[in-house]
Amino acid sequence: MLSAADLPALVTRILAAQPVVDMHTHLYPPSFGSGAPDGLMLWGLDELVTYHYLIAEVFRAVPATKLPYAQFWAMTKTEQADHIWKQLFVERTPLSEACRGVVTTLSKLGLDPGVKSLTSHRQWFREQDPNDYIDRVMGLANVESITMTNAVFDDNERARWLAGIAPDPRFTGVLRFDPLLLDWPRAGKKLAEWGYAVEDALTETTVRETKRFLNEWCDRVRAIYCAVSLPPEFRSSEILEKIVLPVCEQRNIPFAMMIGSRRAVNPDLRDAADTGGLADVTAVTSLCQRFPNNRFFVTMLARENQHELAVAARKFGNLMPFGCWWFLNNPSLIDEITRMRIELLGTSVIPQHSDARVLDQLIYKWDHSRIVIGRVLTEKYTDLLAAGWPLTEAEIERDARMFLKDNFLTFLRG
Ligand code: RAT
Ligand code: ZN
Repeated sequence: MLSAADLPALVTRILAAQPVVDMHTHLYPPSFGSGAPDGLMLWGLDELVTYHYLIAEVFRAVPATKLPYAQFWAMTKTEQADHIWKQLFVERTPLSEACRGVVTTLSKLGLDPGVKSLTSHRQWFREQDPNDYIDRVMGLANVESITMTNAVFDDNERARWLAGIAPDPRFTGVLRFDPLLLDWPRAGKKLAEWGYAVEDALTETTVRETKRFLNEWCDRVRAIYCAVSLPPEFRSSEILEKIVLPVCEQRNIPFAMMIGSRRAVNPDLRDAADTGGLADVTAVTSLCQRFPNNRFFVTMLARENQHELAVAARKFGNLMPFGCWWFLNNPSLIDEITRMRIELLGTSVIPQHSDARVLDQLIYKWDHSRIVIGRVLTEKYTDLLAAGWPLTEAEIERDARMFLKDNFLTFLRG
């Protein structure tokens, strides 16, 4: 029988040893291109340091009145990285979560994070082969499978799929189609250009043809689920109810809704331009209620939505809350949200996804999350022991497996 004193080290060890199936990333294998100007596989030092989270932060250190946006965007990626490194890592302490992430990643790769210049590390990265480097990063992060986000309305990505992509066993596909739900005029026009007989109105033909489009692309990317990111105002839509959900039901795959993103509040920041807002959980419960044969992965961006979402999941078995998304992917909030979810939902939740855009980020995102999840679990197990439960190591291993892998895979299968 375990004692409370055993728990911190034991839980840490078990979580570290449990491979992760990362259910939402923006990562790609090298078959999607891995170099400038438009390769989709992002990896290495300059990508790591110019992550859009850090671009937002560098414009706080050096505001656009001092370095105009246009001037920043006109720099090469190397120059941008040097600027960010100097401002956020040399002249200031890298305290933010995104900054600390770079520090953790470099340390775990065996590189000194305390350098004043990135030049020598750049050489190390130049020597890596992208394909082998994926294995190395997945090994260091102990990630067993990476779920992509395959944006079908992205011309660059679409062209690559149409040219043919050989499957990579380390990556799985997810069909992502925000414009279909958020901007039907644009999406419909594209579908028409691509040879689907759609009209502006949601006629029977439009419904049939849009379903054909979704099915063909789900087949092409071997989608394990479909996904969209939605603004705080989102409630539902005809396209969702008449087209998307029926296709997911028929294919027996979940639909993921990431709700609460407000795009381009400061467009000059480009990828870093978005913010979040309070959404309406009753939109989610209404869909879960009215579409019992669909399964929904849901994550929300507002901290204030988290409790209501967890309560909603108590009411609907077809709702799986997942991850601490984007601005919530910070230790204090992961701690609070994970604790609250476990108290309300026990083991039936997916505590985290990485949302990594740059391969190397898997290292820190999972390291930092495992530490916080471990702290929360240690406390919960301590309380359970105190309540009289004869906790075993095998139980902790089973929980770690559910949280980091099996809850996702089981919900996928339905
Ligand atoms: O977390 C992020 O990097 C965001 O920019 C988004 O990609 C968000 O996660 C999304 O999937 O829309
Ligand atoms: Zn994302």
